[in-house]
Amino acid sequence: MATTLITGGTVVSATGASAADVLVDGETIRAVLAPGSELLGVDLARSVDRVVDATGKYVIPGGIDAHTHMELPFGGTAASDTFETGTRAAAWGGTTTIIDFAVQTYGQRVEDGLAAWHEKAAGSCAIDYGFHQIVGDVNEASLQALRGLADEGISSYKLFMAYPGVFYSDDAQILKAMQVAADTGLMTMMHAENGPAIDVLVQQLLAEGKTAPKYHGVARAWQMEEEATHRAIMLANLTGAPLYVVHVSAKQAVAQLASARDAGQNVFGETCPQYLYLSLEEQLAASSDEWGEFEGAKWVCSTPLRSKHEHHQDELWSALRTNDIQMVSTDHCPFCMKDQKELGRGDFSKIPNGIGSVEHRMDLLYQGVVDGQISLERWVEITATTPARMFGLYGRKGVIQPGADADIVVYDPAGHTSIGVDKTHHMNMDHSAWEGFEIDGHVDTVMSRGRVVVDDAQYLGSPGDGSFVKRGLSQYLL
Ligand code: DUC
Ligand code: ZN
Ligand code: ZN
Ligand code: ZN
Repeated sequence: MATTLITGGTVVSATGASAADVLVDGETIRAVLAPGSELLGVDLARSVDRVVDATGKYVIPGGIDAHTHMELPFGGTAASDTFETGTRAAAWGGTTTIIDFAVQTYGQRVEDGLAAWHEKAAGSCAIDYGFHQIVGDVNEASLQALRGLADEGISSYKLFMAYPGVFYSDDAQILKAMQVAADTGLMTMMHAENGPAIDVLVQQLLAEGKTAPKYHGVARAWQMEEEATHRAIMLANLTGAPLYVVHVSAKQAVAQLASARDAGQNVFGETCPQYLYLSLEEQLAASSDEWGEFEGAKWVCSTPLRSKHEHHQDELWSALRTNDIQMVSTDHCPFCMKDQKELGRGDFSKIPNGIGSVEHRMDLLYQGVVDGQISLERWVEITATTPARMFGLYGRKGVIQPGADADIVVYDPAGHTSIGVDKTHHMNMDHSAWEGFEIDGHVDTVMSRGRVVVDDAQYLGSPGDGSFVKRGLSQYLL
């Protein structure tokens, strides 16, 4: 197996940064060494197969995006990235593992939903991948299937308090599932929005002729997120199940999580780049005439973008610093405008929900370091190390240490990245929600299990390089 030495860089972990060389042997990291080290009298730089010069650059564990939706069926269409295109885009952006959501639809067996997801991903992925299991129909058979899930290497499942008639679970179903989770150690992931109440507001808005994309966020008010977050926390408290609330966007939901954590409850929160950087007002203002009033559909996702005036974005950055929010995933769920988002012209409720960001998460969060929002170490922690610990991958992923998979990114702080569809992002989309974003940093080299998949703006990977990774239980279980 080929050996590689990454020399001259600064190795950054969740707890520190120091000058070190990283020796990769085949698919794994063999050693982290003082710069210029010899090993048993052998000059490493001369004896390895390949040297990567990381002088002046950061050497970090590959990103782990724990929330993606490749090919997710939604509103009569499906997310536009396949596992092939989506994982390639992830690799371009320094993400070397995704955890995607296998879907059990209503009336389907959990086992069949999972098998279908394995089929979509197998042989297609550029990087390693795992699954969470969406349980869209909580019934006795599903609960039984949940009991066997951890043995499949799937240690987390997701319920929806939103989307009645599609993925929705009521409180009785949530309670039963959480009882199984408390018993088995599965992590409950929750989409926390009060779906039945939202749907009433949606119908009322449409009846008033308020059909434009901006009304999506009106119906999905912060009260809907706060209330559902609180309810999920209480049900988790009652059952003793650990809880992970996905895509937190409202500062009031953050406060719910913070107070539960302060009271000693094992609850966690994830936010996404769109809730840190984008806002309702700014995105509407950014719309040009090209798509008319409909251009706002690019930014329709759930939970929705929040108001800048109410300072949700500032509170989310603050919560990332104080660890009231533990990590950042993308909720990557791309849809093209043409034939997809356009389904909602004249009825915002028919716009497929989602934004594509899997390629940009590492860069966007690095900009948070440049802007003084988070430290360099916290960047690594919230994008790689905590995701690994949260979802049972740590040791193998999320850290640069001997024995870990050689998933490594060389990041150039002196580089620059212009984001947008005109700058040729690699996601399968005809637009970008991130058009015009400029990043003071650049992903230079990406290694996935020892293979260099991106180097100097060249893509060297291929479909099928990535493997399904069985995950253990969360390392945050009490
Ligand atoms: N939110 C989205 O934006 N897309 C897919 C599902 C979800 O919960
Ligand atoms: Zn969701
Ligand atoms: Zn999602
Ligand atoms: Zn560069």
